[in-house]
Amino acid sequence: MNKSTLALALTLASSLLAPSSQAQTLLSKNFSADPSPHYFKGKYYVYATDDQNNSGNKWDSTSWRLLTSSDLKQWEDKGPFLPATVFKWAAAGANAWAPEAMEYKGKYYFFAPVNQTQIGLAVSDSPDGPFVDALGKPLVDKARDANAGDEPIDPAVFMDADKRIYMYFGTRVPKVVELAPDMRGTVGPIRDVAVSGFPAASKPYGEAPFLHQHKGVYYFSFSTGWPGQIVYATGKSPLGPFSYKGVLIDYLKISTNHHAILEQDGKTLLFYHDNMLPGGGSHKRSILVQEIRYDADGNMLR
Ligand code: FUB
Repeated sequence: MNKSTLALALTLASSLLAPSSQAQTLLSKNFSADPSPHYFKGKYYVYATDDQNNSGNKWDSTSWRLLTSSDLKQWEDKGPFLPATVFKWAAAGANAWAPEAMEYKGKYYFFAPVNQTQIGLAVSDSPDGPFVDALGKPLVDKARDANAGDEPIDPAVFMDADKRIYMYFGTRVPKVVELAPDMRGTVGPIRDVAVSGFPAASKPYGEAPFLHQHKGVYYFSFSTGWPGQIVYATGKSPLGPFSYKGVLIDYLKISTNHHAILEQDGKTLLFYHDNMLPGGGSHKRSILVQEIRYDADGNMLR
């Protein structure tokens, strides 16, 4: 069981984890999934879905989990650090799924999908919390917002060089919406993200969108479903359109695939989940990190 002070590092040889060629580090001996990695105040923070506290049959945990590290090797599992009840408007027992975080103007924002129908926004003066509801209402609401899609989940936030902030989310059809500069809501319509050029062997977009930039190119990566590969596409604008480029993480032996990329200190760090712990499975996942690279043409190499 989780202990808030637990520190753990299990570095795994790449030979145990084909097909990647890089060493991977397991972040915790407790179950967690859907990593949202960040480097805040000289420390790595990974906000996550709390698989340790779900029933084992569904993703029905009602809190989010936090893992931190100073060096990417030794990780502290801080346990369930925020309950979905922080959002008074959320339904009783609302589940807490793949979160996102960002630092903006000295505040820390936490983007939180609840009940597969709404995305809440919480704010704190510290990346460790305590977080409080920033808006008193959902940031995105399937019942309220045009084109929010069937399932507004899996938020991922990207700030462009011009300081405009975009939030990607959604299942089956990827969505993007711009956030207000004062973080009090969204600006403009929710748009579909266009991705073309899928090879015949690939499934289409499924979930878990993520956007990052490398050498002036926008990389849009996501899972192709259940089960799914993590694939990536590139474009010239954060709004797309994007052209399919390749596979970053192949199918796992569990029903979901969900990743995030953090570029820090000249390294590109890939965080993702898999089934790595005894008793694990599709609803009991565990988070790993490994360094990845690009080739001279900008292709991502794992
Ligand atoms: O953890 C619940 C859901 O599983 C996430 O929202 C999806 O991305 C998948 O990983």
